[in-house]
Amino acid sequence: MSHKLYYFDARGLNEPLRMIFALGGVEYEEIRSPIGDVPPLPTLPLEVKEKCTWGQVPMLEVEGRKLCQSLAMQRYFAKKFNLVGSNDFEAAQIDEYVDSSKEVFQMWTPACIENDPVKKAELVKELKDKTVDKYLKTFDKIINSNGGKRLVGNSLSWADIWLTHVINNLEIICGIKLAEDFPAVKSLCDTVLATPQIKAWIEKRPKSRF
Ligand SMILES: N[C@@H](CCC(=O)N[C@@H](CS)C(=O)NCC(=O)O)C(=O)O
Repeated sequence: MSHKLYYFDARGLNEPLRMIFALGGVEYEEIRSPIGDVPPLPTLPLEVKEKCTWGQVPMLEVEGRKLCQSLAMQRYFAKKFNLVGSNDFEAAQIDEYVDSSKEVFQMWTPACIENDPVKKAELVKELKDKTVDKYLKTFDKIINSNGGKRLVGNSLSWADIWLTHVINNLEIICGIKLAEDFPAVKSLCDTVLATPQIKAWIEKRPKSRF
């Protein structure tokens, strides 16, 4: 297999790439480093860290060449599989919504890794207050003003995939349904999760904590 994908045994920042690979029918070998006891955030085995250009995963090796940084990797394949809109402006809007989704993902890390149930509940409340108005309401508005189905244009983009991953991942890890009060976001996520190749990937993907 010519594609070797290095990450933790986790969905994390890398799951959108796996979904894009599913859509494009890309075959790849996965090297999943164990996450161990979290918190603290996991560290990579030295032999993996030393291979990675920036000392971090995800990293992809393709025929001896390396590509790192989750969004650069995903954008490269999103372009190949027509998930970047139909012109440069749409591609830029898609980048904007990917960045905003990644911001939400990163804001929630403290709640995701907290094991103490009382502290976790406090963090969930605090993060809901910070996320719902600023991001969920805005995403809902953007989808509605674009016809109610997609973030940009009228076909699936990697921004739709990112937003869906963030909402779905928080439901798996923290048991919260962030899209519940946002019908357009909820409907977009349901559509992405029902996309046959993505649905099939989710059904067969390894079960992991994060
Ligand atoms: N900006 C990078 C961040 C990568 C990153 O934070 N990777 C974490 C896992 S999600 C990592 O490799 N942690 C282990 C370490 O730093 O040793 C990206 O988006 O790819």
